[in-house]
Amino acid sequence: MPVGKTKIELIKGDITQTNVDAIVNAANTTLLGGGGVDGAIHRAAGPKLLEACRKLSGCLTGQAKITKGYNLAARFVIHAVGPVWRGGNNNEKEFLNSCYRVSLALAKEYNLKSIAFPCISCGAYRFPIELAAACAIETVKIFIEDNLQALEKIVFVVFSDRGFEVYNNLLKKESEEH
Ligand code: AR6
Repeated sequence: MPVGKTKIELIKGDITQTNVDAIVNAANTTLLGGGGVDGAIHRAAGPKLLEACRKLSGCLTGQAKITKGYNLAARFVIHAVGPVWRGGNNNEKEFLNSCYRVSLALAKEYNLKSIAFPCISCGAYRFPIELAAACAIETVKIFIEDNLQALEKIVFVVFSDRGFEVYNNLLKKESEEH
């Protein structure tokens, strides 16, 4: 789905294999690695990524910090810290929106042309995928409309058939409305 000159793509697969300027990591506040997509990114990037992360002194929920990508095809990793889902009345949506907004702002600041996002908070942090996908797509759309020249390609990388279906339906609905 194109918005302005920015293309939005949906891929089912492993984000570490995505060929973009930056991949976003679903990290935790320590930025010192973990399971899920975080573990996969650290394994694929190699030990220098952890060394770089140690120098960042952690990161607040809803914020993001950038490092190089080391052994990854992506030149950069943007480490975003999503919220843990606690029922929905603890500003979970705002924190998740903020992850996308801050990551996109970092990509713009570093003059990057393409970025790939996993489903931040949808694994260990238990954020419902339908709500998370709606947050992700809405925040990305607002960013693109406000920054028409910034990015050429934004990729959502989902890991499951279910995730793919949810994003695909929402993106289809979006493009039908425009
Ligand atoms: N490529 C793309 N998506 C993936 C991959 C991959 N290689 N591996 C998993 N996913 P999670 P969270 C999907 O748990 O919920 C970590 O331990 C997965 O199916 O990785 O934000 C961190 O250190 C799910 O849809 O992240 C934190 O402590 C999505 O990525 C905590 O988990 C996110 O699942 C963060 O939890």
